[in-house]
Amino acid sequence: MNRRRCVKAAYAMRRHRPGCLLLACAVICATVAAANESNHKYRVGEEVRLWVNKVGPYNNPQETYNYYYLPFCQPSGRGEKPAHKWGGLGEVLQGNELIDSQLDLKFRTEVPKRKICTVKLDEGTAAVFRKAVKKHYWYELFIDDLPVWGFVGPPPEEAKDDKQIYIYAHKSFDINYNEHRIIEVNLTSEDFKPIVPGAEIEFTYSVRWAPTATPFARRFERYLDYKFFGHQIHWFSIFNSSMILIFLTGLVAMILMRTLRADYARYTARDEDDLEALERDVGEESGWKLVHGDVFRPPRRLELLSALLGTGVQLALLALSLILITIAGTLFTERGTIVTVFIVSYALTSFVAGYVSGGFYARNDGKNWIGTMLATATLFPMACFGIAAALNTIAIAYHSLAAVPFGSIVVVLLIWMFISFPLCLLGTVVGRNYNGVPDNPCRVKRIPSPIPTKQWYLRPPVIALTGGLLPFGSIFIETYFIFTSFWNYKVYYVYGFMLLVFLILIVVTSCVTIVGTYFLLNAENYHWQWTSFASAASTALYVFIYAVQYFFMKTNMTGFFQTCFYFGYTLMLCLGLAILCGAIGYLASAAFVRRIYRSIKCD
Ligand SMILES: *[C@@H]1O[C@H](CO)[C@@H](O)[C@H](O)[C@H]1NC(C)=O
Ligand SMILES: *[C@H]1O[C@H](CO)[C@@H](O)[C@H](O)[C@H]1NC(C)=O
Repeated sequence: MNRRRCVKAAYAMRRHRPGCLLLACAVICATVAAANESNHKYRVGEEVRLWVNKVGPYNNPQETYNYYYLPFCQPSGRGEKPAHKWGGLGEVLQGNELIDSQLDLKFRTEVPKRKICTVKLDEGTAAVFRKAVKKHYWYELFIDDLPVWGFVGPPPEEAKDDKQIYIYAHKSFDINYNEHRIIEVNLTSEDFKPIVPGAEIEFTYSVRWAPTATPFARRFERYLDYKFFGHQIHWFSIFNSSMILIFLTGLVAMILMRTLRADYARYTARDEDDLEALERDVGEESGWKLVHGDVFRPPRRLELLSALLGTGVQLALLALSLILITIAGTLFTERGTIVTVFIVSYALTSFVAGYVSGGFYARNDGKNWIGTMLATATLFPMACFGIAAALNTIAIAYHSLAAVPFGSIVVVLLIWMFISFPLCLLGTVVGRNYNGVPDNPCRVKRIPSPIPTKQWYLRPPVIALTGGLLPFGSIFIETYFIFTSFWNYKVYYVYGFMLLVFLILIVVTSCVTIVGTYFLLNAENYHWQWTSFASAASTALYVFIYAVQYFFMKTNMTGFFQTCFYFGYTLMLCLGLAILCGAIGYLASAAFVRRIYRSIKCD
């Protein structure tokens, strides 16, 4: 019973000093009595813990409550406070709280039908259970880190009166083991009883063990929906995106060839007499060459653009490294790990944000570099933090498990303050010094030229809005898969696809923005910086519109709580995507502009 005492101590410490919990678990539990759950090996007759996690309406994945929010049997038989399992920061942020059910469960020991407790229903508890069954509440349990799910009661038919609403009273566990490891757990709910006030419901459980040959390494495979993710449409989407990609790269190559033709002609004409003819040729051309004295004019709202560029490059790097880490580590099998990795990687990549934004700002002769650095470090985190704070307030008001405890908020803030922020500052200083020398091929004229009015489709807002269509077209099927796994309890595991789609997105975004910039410059409009940013960022606008459509057509979410969470999370995603794509688009356009103006004589 060493371990139980240790966990109890850890739990007591957690209540008083949350910070000590990690230490307590790591030090005490690891040395005094290594929890066998951590190495997943059990001896015959050794205790296996059944952890209860959360309950909630099946259609609303974020609306979850503590398991004991429903008047189930409380673990009180042993006269101790039930242990809580600490699964790391990510697990808490994802709204999990694992509590020891204290059910008697021993490795390879059969349990015939055994009573857990008897609940005598009164008006109140009957109403709670009834509401739970009507709203299709399901619950989640964990055995040896394997999740099992069950419904509170059989789904009631429409238009039945309250007497015909039932609750499952018996839980039957079927567990497969391979030598000393648990491989597979099934939960079957049986024995439904009517929910009527005054009734006494005896909750029972039983456990059956059976050997299996499935190796331990493959035990998570049954949670992966191969049929769904391996569907033909998934391959078709890759094919479709590749077609867009080939078309666009061809288009960009054509534009480059056209614009650089004069350049090559000049090289070949250098020693010959037709230089004069060439000069005439060049002089006749209108379009992008006429704005060479304005095209490198620093953009309006330079601070904001610098901050967005820095953040966007950081997010792109972050997304790439997250996908690679997840592919390498198959992190999707562990609760909360991806969230933890995300937070730590975000903090570490802040250096890049500072470097890019500081360098860009210095190259454009900005003077307020401290303000820019502050904007870079705070813009995206604060936006997300604001949305998260609003959602958290709602979750607290609903007493939901999705509410993040105060301690975890403080930890996230500390990570930002002591890792992310200093790295961003350092990045800015380094970027200003090593990446801050302007290298524009053309000088900027003192007086800005007027911009001629052109056809409606060459105006920046139109270019910005149409720019997002093709990138969205290349990712939207993958978006469907990601949304469906996030909102419909599917484990997303095809990160190879995601990597491919991400790379395609980057190339398509770059190409589309280059084409847009080319049209804009040809219309003698030199405000290409924000236009290129916006035309790439509008991809996120289409993703958001798609998300709205998805909400109404593909999900059955109901209620204020879930609606807020759906749109809050979607907003955060689209915000990040907009900044990421915008930065990529801008950088591609900047490289393009620099390249084509280097080929002409500007004076
Ligand atoms: C669990 O259920 C699945 C599907 O019904 C079945 O194939 C599997 O053998 C069951 N496993 C156990 C441990 O009973
Ligand atoms: C299970 O494993 C340890 C190590 O084997 C064993 O000594 C102990 O008996 C059981 N507990 C734990 C914790 O490991």
